[in-house]
Amino acid sequence: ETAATTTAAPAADSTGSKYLAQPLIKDIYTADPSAHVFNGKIYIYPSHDIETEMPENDNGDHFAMRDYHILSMDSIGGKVTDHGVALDTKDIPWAGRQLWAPDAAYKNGTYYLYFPLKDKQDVFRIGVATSKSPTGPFKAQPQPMAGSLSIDPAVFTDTDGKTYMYMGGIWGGQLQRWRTGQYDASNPKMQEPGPKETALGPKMARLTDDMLRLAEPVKEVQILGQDGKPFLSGDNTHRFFEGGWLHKYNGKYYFSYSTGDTHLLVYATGTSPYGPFTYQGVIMNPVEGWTTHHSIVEVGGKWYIFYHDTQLSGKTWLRNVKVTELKRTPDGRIETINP
Ligand code: FUB
Repeated sequence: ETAATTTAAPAADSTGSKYLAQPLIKDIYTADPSAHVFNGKIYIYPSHDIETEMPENDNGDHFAMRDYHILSMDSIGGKVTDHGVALDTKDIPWAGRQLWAPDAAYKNGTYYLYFPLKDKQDVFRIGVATSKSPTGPFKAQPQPMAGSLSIDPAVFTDTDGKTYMYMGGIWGGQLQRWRTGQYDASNPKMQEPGPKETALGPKMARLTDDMLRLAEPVKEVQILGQDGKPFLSGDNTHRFFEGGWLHKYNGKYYFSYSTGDTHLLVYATGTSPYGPFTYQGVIMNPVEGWTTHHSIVEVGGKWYIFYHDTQLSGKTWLRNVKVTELKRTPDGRIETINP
């Protein structure tokens, strides 16, 4: 752990909710927050956004992040600590460029940080790094996880102890280049399937007991409409784009994701971590900024959504993480948030 800095929480109002939907820290830019409760404390694993000379384009070259800082809080609304650099590209042996949205997990005394990064051939892979502390420093494995691809790993441990990783994102996330099962660099930058073809889905696999490898070949996650049919690629208010997250509530699996170019966070439910998942509705309407990315976590019996927008900078590649309460109807439906 390098220099930790703390930020006081905004004072709560009489409803105790003033801290909600405010940037959690203001001295660095952060995005893509994956939140977890480890040993009763809240840890947030975000991307660390930086200013860049790279052009703004649909491949996301302007998201040129180089390291991770982990944040922690004792409670929602409590003071936020930035634990300094936890992992740097220069310490990852296979690194090319762009450290995008990470996630973390804990098992048997070790913390695991899962991260998307382009390798030296400019192909996104998922790497894993380990630490004895939830805030790092993390030591990266010498190679990316074999069989991993694309971006935005989200790791879910079920009540039976089995752990699964979801991954994928189209356009800059390169999922469209894996349509044959092999990486196809010749696929034009962002070519999705045609609008009447089935949309590309995220990928997933169970992890091995040591949490370092995929235990099986990646499978595509099926996301179905209420009519039981997979979404078409042209249906861009429903089809998967990036930023998947899995949580379990009352025995049901909720897979949520960003629709990308329509800027929604939406969710689908199923009865197995493997899916299929059936579309249910919008979790969050568009935020300020192009990207929208979230995590959902239970803290002290209440559910929260961590997300980002561009309130502090007004620039789509310089984002700030936030948290707000996630509310459900008695039958488990998620109420839409207008951020
Ligand atoms: O932060 C870089 C990328 O932007 C993430 O990987 C995506 O989910 C989007 O938020």
